[in-house]
Amino acid sequence: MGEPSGADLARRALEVLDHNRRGEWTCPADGIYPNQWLWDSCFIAIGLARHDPQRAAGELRALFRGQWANGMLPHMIFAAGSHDAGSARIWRSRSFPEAPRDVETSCITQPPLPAVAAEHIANAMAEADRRPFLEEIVPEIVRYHEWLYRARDLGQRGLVTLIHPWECGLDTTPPWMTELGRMREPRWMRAVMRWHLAHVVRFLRRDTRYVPACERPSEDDGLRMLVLAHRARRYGFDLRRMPPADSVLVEDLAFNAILVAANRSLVRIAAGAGIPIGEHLQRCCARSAAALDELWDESKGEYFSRNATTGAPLGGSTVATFLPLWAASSTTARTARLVARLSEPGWWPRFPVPSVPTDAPEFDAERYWKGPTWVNTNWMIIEGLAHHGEQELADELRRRTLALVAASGFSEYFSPTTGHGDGAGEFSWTAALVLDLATRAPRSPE
Ligand code: 2M8
Repeated sequence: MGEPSGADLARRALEVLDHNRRGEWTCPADGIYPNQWLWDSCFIAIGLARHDPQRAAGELRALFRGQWANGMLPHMIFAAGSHDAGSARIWRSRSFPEAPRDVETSCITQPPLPAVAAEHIANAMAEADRRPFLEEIVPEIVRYHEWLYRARDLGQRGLVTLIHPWECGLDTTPPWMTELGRMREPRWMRAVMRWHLAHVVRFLRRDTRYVPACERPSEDDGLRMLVLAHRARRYGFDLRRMPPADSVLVEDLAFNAILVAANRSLVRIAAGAGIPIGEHLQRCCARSAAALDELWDESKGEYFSRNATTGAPLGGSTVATFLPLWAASSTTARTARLVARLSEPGWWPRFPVPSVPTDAPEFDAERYWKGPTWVNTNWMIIEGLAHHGEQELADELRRRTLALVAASGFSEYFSPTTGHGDGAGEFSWTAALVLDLATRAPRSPE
């Protein structure tokens, strides 16, 4: 595979982002994803920062329209007049006094990337614009990180607990789905499954109107995720009130690794702008960086999420194992072992890096987070590799990612074995991160 023309790819990426633009913010894809999503907008802002830092700043600002009075940043902000009314009904955010009045949002969060996006935007901005931007955005990000520690790290152990797989972003990742399979199911759901009526649900789904069912969550997984959201609603989506027996509570690897990387960005941008983040948050940041190590399994040479109630690791290899590369502040035997794992055949097929290794029993080449290669996880792995001075491998993955998109289009995800583009077409974070990767010179480590 040769190097695709960076300028041409960047131009096409911008066309996708313009097509999905909805005023101040950008939806992930026309049709299937009409609303604003938290980590999508962060990836979008990172890419846009390369091209138009002011537009990137607007994307991030639009995300904070949804911030709750308690600091929570919701994973979705519904577009006004959205046809996705079913989804808004799950949440009914306005019934919570802390939720914003002028927009409807979900009531759970998503990987905390705003600080990372803000750092990319600030670095790209003209000197005169940087300070006012940071003075506005840093306090909002601080409030969000404080909420994460206050509301989701009840034991002050340094690891944030998630209450729903939609919060981890890798929605149907096998470890979470196995955990959901153990959940006590309502009687009606057992009946649906026993009588194989799940196909009926297909007629009620919006997503399969846009994407073939074989590339989306299975009916069982989809149903369980809905049941869990309704159940969490009973407890006000409040971890303090959620009984472990009726909940699925996970110290999620991807989320916590991203949080550590984001904390580092937050500390840097706050210091650069002379904004104190407070001793308490500083202590939380230090604790998180150390606690991430608890998710490492020395015998398997991998990181795993953990059941927050029992402390048991959630088995099954996933791409999340590489995200601590981005989080780790120093290169250790452990990080070297992770880098070496990337060359194993299951992790390095023709179109790396798959969301589940191709030799794992759960691997499903075209189904959502159960196997396909995603550009956002590749981007974070590239950042992680560069961070540890693994420049050659970082450049190789960057080159392969760009070649994949050049050949298959700006799809949501790709088969790691055939390179076929799956899921939504013209997907915003694929476009934005390609814009970033195509524009940057192969990087030197931080
Ligand atoms: C997917 O998740 C949403 C629910 O939040 C969905 O399936 O409708 C995930 O890939 C998630 O990570 C992403 O943010 C979202 C929008 O792209 O889609």
